Amino acid sequence: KANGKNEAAKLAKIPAAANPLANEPSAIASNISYHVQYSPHFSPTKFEPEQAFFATAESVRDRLIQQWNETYHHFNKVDLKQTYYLSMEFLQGRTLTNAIGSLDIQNAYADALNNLGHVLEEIAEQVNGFQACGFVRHDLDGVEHINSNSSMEEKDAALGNGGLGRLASCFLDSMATLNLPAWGYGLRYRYGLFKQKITKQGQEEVAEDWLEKFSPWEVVRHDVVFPVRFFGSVMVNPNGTRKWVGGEVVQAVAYDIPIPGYKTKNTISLRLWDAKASAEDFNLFQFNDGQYESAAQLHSRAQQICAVLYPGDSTEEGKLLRLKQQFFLCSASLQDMILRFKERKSGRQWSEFPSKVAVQLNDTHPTLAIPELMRLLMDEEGLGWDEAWDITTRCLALFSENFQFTASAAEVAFGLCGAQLLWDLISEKHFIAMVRSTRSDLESKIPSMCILDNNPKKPVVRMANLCVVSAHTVNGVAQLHSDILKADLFADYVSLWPNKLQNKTNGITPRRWLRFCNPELSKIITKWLKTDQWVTNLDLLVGLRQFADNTELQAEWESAKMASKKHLADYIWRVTGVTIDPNSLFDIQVKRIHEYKRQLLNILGAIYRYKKLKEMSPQERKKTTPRTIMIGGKAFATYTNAKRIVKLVNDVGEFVNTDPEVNSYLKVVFVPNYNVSVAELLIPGSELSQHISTAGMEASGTSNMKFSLNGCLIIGTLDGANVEIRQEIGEENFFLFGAVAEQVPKLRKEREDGLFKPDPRFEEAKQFIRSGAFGSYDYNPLLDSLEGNTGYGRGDYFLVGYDFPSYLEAQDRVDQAYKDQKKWLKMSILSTAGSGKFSSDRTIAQYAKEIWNITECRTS
Ligand code: T68
Repeated sequence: KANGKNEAAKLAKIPAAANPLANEPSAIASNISYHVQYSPHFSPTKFEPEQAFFATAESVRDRLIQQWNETYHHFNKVDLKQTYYLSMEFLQGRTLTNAIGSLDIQNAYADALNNLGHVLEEIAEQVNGFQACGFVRHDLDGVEHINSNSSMEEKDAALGNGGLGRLASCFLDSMATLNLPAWGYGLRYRYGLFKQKITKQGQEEVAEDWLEKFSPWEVVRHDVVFPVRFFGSVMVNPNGTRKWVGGEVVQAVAYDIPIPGYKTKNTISLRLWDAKASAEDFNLFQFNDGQYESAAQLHSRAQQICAVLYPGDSTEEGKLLRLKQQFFLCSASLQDMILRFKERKSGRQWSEFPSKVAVQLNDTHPTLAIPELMRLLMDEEGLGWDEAWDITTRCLALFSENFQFTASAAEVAFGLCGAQLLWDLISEKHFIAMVRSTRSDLESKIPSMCILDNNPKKPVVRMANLCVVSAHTVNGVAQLHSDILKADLFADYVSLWPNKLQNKTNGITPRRWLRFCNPELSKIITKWLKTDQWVTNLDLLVGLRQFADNTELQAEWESAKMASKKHLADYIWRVTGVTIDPNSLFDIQVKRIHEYKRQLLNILGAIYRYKKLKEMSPQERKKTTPRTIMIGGKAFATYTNAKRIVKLVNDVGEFVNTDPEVNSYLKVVFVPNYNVSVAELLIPGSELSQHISTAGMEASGTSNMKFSLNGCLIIGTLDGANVEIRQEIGEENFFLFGAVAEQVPKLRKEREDGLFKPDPRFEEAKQFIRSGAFGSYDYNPLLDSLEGNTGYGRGDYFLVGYDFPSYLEAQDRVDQAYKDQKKWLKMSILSTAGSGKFSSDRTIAQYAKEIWNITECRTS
């Protein structure tokens, strides 16, 4: 245990190591002690856990930088084609455990820290990880239980919102592990999304200060700076060349975060751009005249760009700021790629560009990369339209979730980039000419396939069309989702470009989501498979199938699960004050709060369960399966119904958990501030998880894969990747319910036409909320969305009422199955055994081969 001041004095006596980057405990200890003394972030006398964490992180970073330099030196020398992955979000989580594990220096670091009076797990994850959510606990009486160590935890790099951002981070991990020449590009948001605080009023958003002290993982590159212009106008020179002038220019400064591959030397980069105004933009005259705010106006405008992820967009200003962010990312990243292309070999032909550069857009948010690459090639590099278009379309690919871009956002884009300019760059006369000359049978489809709609007064870019027309490949992220895209949104394009629309089912990294977050289970898997190769070849998990009935394995499996459940119960108590029983069934639903994800279905089911328990005699209750239902996730700050759902879950929890008749059979807990670190605690301790979206609405889902990989059973609909998970692990190991995607339009229509007869159980649960059982909060608007013509214009658009009876029946099957623990354990083992397909290594290998056309570039 660390004991403070005296330790720092001792550090000075540790002899300097001959090679401070050697991976022996003595060299590591010397390196750590060097950072305590000479990386002066703190007063020099202390060596408490906080200082130990930062010095340890810096010493790990030294090792990463060494590998990083070697990797890029090698990439430059070999000059293979590289992938550039552009995403508005990266949900990295914490780095220390992942980096030490990837470098395979866990034991040496543990020993080194021990010698210095610290414990690796404690400084990496905090005592039992209870600080993960970043908040101290409040008693119901309002008393704060402040933990004196609250500032010393490693903060999550929370530069994301949900699945899309976490997918980007899993992909980086796999790209590094597979030794692929690749870069991630994103923005360095000062405050990320937000920290979720739960109060009596429900969710409160607080700025997420992930850079409060500083991040030991980022390296600023003062030499990598690019100008990005907004607004202004286009000047056409007499010779026909154009120049974009005026407006405001902001500098994009690179901050790099190293991404180590697992047990390989390759370490790649996540390059995050920060926005900065230049010194000339500071008006010294105004400042000396006492006009301090206007003197620094351009600086403050620059700072807005990377202040937060997804600023509210209900105002025109908000929409504009979001577009500025997107353009800023695209422009800076493309300038960087072009410079690298030119620097690697002077005087090369532009026609080589697509054989050196693959750009992958994470959903449509970075769509402005299309016109911006055109502009850079034409106006800055002097290429003609045809050549620029050929290069652009051969470089770009994207995958689609749901096309979120609204027409109004696209109109703002015109203003942002100089109207005429954008219009010219994506000129579609070429597209129309191409369709007419090659496929005259598609003439009647041209109006719906065009990029611009034909309203001459109000030019609108159809972003989805722009993407499909410009990218060489567009893919969905699970088979069902890709099939729906082809049959629906992009149907017209399928016959024109049969191979352009593909499927690449998502995946997750087995390093973070099993090997590091669940070391107990990992050990068991390695023991039974007699190899740890599964960490990089997840298909090997199938070898567990033959032991699914083995009582010895089952006993080990059960005890690992119980240890994780106890750990989780401890965490829940610390952050919520609710005691949960590790012998109850741990049932978890964690994801962004959204009506289509149907947390409301879950909580209505919990209310119904409560009511039935109340009606039972004590003897009958004893025969039921005790449950702990945990729900967590952030509601977007302006999404009112989602915030009502958060409040309802909390109110139901307070009501149920304090009812002595029922609370040993049912607990309902809202897990605050769900983030990557909290997920790393919840998933190992889960037994049942809910993936219950309205069929056809969840593009893939990736937490379903994480839960299944950790031996957690799924209750779910036939939606997104659930379909494939069920195929892989076996139908009998999946609790299926609900309408299927093809039924949904018809069911909505019936609902609209008043033909739907709600189940009395559904009515009973809603009625209980209406009765005011959960306090004075007005839940009527939320309940109305399940009934009348509110919300999306049609009652119960997400079909909670229709699916409610089959959901309850599936839950009954869960309760029965859990009573037979031997059977349950077998199903749990089979879930893990069937999860091999869902490694992001498999997904990334497919992207590399089938879309990017890149190959391994291993640093030896
Ligand atoms: C998620 N999308 C999908 N979007 O919902 C999920 N979008 O099914 C899928 O598994 C995951 O992506 C990875 O492919 C998102 O997370 C957003 O967060 C988002 C945010 C703003 C605007 C649009």
